[in-house]
Amino acid sequence: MNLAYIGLGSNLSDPEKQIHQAIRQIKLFKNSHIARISSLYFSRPMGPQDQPDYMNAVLALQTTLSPIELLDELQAVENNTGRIRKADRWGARILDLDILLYDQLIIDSERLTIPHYGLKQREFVLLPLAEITQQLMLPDGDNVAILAKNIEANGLKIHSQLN
Ligand code: ROI
Repeated sequence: MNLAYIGLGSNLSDPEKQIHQAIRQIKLFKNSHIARISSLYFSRPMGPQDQPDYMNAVLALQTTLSPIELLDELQAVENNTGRIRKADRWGARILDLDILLYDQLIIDSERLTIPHYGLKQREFVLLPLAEITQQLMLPDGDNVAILAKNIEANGLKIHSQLN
């Protein structure tokens, strides 16, 4: 079994509902089991400010799917929920599912960058990740709990519990 961490984000079409629906679909992935789910967080948009606020969460998935197989499954969920993949990578989105980490792998390919390139700069990733892990280290040796402790919260707050 491998352990992957997945970031979930939405700021359109009832974000709370989108995140719940995504989790319901991830629960159905073959050869996989959701080990932990963070709280659901309310977060301010990073990037252009003329877009709605976000809901974000992080989950830990035990899986034997390879990174690319997992990416395919996550993109299928994004597409099921009506995500339109746009050139505008900083714009509003119905549902965004990112592989944040996959064990201690480092992958830099056309389709996949793991660890996720924005991980260390994003409070809406680091704080939920720290919530569900104890002593998680990134492949470069950085400690997630310490990164989370030192990042500006930027209004991030727990909205509700997920499961
Ligand atoms: N901002 C927040 N708060 N949450 C996100 O999930 C998110 N996703 C994005 C950009 C546009 C960078 N901003 C975000 O892709």
